[in-house]
Amino acid sequence: MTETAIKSMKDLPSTHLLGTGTSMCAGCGGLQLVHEIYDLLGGRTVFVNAAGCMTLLATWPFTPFRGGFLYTSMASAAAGAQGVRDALDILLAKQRIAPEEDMTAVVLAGDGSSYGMGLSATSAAIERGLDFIYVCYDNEGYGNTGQQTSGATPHGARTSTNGTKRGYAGWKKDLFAIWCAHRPVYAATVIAAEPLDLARRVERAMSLKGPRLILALAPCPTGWDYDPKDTVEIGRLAVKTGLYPLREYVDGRITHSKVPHPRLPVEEYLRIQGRFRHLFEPERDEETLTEIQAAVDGYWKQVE
Ligand SMILES: Cc1ncc(C[n+]2csc(CCOP(=O)(O)OP(=O)(O)O)c2C)c(N)n1
Ligand code: SF4
Ligand SMILES: [Mg+2]
Repeated sequence: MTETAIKSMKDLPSTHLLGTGTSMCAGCGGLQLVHEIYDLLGGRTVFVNAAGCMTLLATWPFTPFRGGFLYTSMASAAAGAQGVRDALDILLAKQRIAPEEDMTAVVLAGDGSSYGMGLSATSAAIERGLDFIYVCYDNEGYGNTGQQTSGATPHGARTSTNGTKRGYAGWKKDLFAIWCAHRPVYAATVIAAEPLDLARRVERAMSLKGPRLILALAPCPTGWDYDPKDTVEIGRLAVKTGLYPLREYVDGRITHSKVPHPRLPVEEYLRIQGRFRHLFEPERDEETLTEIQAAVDGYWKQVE
């Protein structure tokens, strides 16, 4: 099929489904997440993608998705979703598409975009009550360009721009709380390593209209420096140590879908990742390890 013969995504051969060959890393937690979420969202989805690793999924005019894929700059995904929603609404109003042909505008953006460059456009979109789902795969750094520090980088982690002895001195922003402060229709944190919980959150988001967040920690073997086979284990440990709370915001209330009990020490999560190796060798950085554990304990103390 030539490029000129392709008038819409419907013209693409049915073999163009997710997983048809990309240049992504083995064990990518972000890709695992997209597989799980796409199974739930289905083909009537227009992904609006901010530049990042997931951009590698599409090479124009091909995309592994059955719906649509719109590439935007890092700062503009939420504005792009507004354009997609508006275009669909106009087509519906003019009866150019039937209601059952309507699609969902879904932002697919990394943490560099979601916690930083794209936050202003996202804030404005939530304020306008835009009907969209915002999926952030959070690999805690600017992964596609070599894992530079982002607004999501955790305390003590080594990145390509924080190679100091003690790692990143700052603390990860709480994007879930930032979204909740906007009073969206829905917000949830999920992880691909807990697929049942993820399915419940995504299905709930799909049943609502308005601004909705699905925020997912996305273990990244390349940026976090661990064996790709450990992606699921690392995701589970993030939850079991309490470092990554699975939370849901609906009707102004925050609840936790899993309260890890007993919580494993944070060290069990940290010590298997190269980005935290300097906290253990050549000698233990007791101060940083204590700070990280205290932050987690403090969080759960105000929850329990
Ligand atoms: C304004 C701007 N600055 C820099 C870049 C180069 N760039 C492309 S992808 C990327 C990393 C994006 O990080 P994140 O949003 O966390 O997604 P990830 O790469 O981790 O998937 C950067 C910096 C860009 N596209 N636009
Ligand atoms: S750098 Fe990380 S997020 Fe990007 S494709 Fe590789 S494993 Fe996935
Ligand atoms: Mg990232």
